Amino acid sequence: MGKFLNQAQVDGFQRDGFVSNLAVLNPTEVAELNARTEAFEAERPQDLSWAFDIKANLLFDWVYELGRHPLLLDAVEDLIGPDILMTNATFRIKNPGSHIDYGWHQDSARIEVKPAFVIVFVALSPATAQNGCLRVIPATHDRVRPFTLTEGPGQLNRLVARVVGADPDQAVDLTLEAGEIAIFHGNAVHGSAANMSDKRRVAILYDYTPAKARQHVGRGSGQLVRGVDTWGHWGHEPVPEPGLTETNVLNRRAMLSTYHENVLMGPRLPGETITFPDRPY
Ligand SMILES: O=C(O)CCC(=O)C(=O)O
Repeated sequence: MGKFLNQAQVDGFQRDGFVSNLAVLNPTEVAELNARTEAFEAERPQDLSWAFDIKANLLFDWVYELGRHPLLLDAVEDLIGPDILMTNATFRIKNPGSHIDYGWHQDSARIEVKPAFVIVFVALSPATAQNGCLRVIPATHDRVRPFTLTEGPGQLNRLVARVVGADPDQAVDLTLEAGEIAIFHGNAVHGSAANMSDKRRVAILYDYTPAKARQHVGRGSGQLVRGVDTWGHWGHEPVPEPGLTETNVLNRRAMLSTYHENVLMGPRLPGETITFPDRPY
């Protein structure tokens, strides 16, 4: 018996590469997080594309706090152990009719991490087959599969890895209620379809890595959210201050600038200096 997950859930994760429908947030927490999300969307529409993107946990103190939610971290700890780095948080919002879809991919395709990291999909709205819920192909987390690099729709012209020959007939829909989470393995082949409904799909995805893990290339960084880091394999990131401050933006830039290759921004060309679509400070 773990801190949050029962043995069947841990076994299911090891067998299938995911565990789903874990109730973590209460309705008040969900309402508060949606209110914060909507307030930022209303106040700063011109900044959404970059601020709700990579490492939003370095920009917003409330995104950071959600990523440290004790129940969420209990579930993560049951899967990757007690020493945990939070290495990313990204909003994934599909408005009604949004054509954004995510083709079949593995988040670890270009930068492998061993032991593997996990991704937590936090549903701030219901996620349904109609509004483009997460879809996972079970038992694909055993290895990184061959992929091609392609431009990802809705992803700022990044080159994203797409698995060659994934079989969509094997995929399962991870439908969620608002406040539930799903956790999947960094190697799990997953994707999601467009939002064909009249309901918004709101989610934040977080990445968690065991502090003892190593990347096969480059050096990553994260916020130590539980336990200790006696290994020193990863850079340590600061806690954001309240508000979308210049300090937070520059801290995020500084961390991403140290990356050999940004797992979410696609390969850097030889000699290319990484650029950021954030405010020109
Ligand atoms: O939000 C989704 O449905 C999937 C997003 C995803 O797969 C990703 O960001 O890597």
